[in-house]
Amino acid sequence: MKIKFNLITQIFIAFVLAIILGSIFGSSIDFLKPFGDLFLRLIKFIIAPLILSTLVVGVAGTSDPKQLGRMGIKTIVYYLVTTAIAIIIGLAVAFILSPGKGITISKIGLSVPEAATQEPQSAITTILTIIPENPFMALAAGNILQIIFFALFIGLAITFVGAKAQPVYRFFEGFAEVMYKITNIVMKVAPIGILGLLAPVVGQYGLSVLLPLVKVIAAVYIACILHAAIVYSSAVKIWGRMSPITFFKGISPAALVAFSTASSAGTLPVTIKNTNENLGVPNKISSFVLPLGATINMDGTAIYQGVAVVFIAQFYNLNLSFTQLLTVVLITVLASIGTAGVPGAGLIMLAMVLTSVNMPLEGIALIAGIDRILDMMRTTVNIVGDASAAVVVAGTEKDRIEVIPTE
Ligand code: DAS
Repeated sequence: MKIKFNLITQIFIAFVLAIILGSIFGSSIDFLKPFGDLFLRLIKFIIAPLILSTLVVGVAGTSDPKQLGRMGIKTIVYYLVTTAIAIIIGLAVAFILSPGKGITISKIGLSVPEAATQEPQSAITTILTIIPENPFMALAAGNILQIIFFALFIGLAITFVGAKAQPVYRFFEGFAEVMYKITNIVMKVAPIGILGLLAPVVGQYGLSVLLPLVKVIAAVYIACILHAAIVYSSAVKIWGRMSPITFFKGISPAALVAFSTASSAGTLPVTIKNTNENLGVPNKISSFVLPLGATINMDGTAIYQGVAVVFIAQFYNLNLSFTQLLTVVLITVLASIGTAGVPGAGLIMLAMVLTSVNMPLEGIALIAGIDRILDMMRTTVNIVGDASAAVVVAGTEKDRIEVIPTE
């Protein structure tokens, strides 16, 4: 009897298998790594052409510029509000769990990783650099915000030119279909890719590294689950007119890819596929909301900032005043706009947040050792938050198509 598992089941089996194999074989499971790198390269290779083609079609397909404006405002407001709520939940859970209290830790890996010393972009710089000096360079460099800008203008110009631009519209329409097909083919590799990405990470981080910092991990994971369970469930229920169960089930393949890759940008093709096929969001909304979210919406990362700041303050016995806490909330919301959706981005942002409240940067070294474990969960919440925004915008635009999830 040939058992045919659908993709969600295959990915879930790979996920569980990775944890088991990683725990049993430790770092000798590293031989699986090339499969993970192969999968990561495959999904990165489709990001730029996929966003460009789907967004041009999405924008040109929305003949009503007023609706475009409404969608844009709803998306930005939703992103800013949910990120602010996320950081508050992160701070609250951290104060309750007090992960930094009373631990003496042989500082794990004191050398602060290279990434953490780069200053992230400020929100103003990020907004200015959205305009590409050379759109083809933006495509080549995979600069998502610049590709979004480029696609928005092409889509709008197609609408304004009208009939003469139809051949251009048709080209991008066909191009988008081709990119969807390529994404489907790449997704067939997802199960083995997740195995290759996750098993070596589990193998590397044996319990020995994790135990001293288990309260930090618990605080981030609990706050992330709380945020998703409370904020996203209510948002998709109230404004997306969708049952939270359908929502979380529909976005689960992308969530597992995000957990394994720790990269929102890398997960984007899967987030788009799941949101279109399983959550009934039309392409004209998902092709705008999701690429934007992958770069500027990072609720999971915001939660991590809250927990990390409290942990470091407690570890060094420093008090956090109310003003400092407010500063952390504001800086985190702004910094999340300027932080790219790639592995370790949250650690870079942490440097900015700690500096803003005069906390010792050495604190980063305390948790840099487990950053990958924290990054996996925060990236998962980042992309689930993006998908919830797409459902909310589609619901309030009365554009959401009721679908029975395909798989
Ligand atoms: N890994 C980042 C992302 O892809 C999140 C982070 O580092 O905080 O969203």
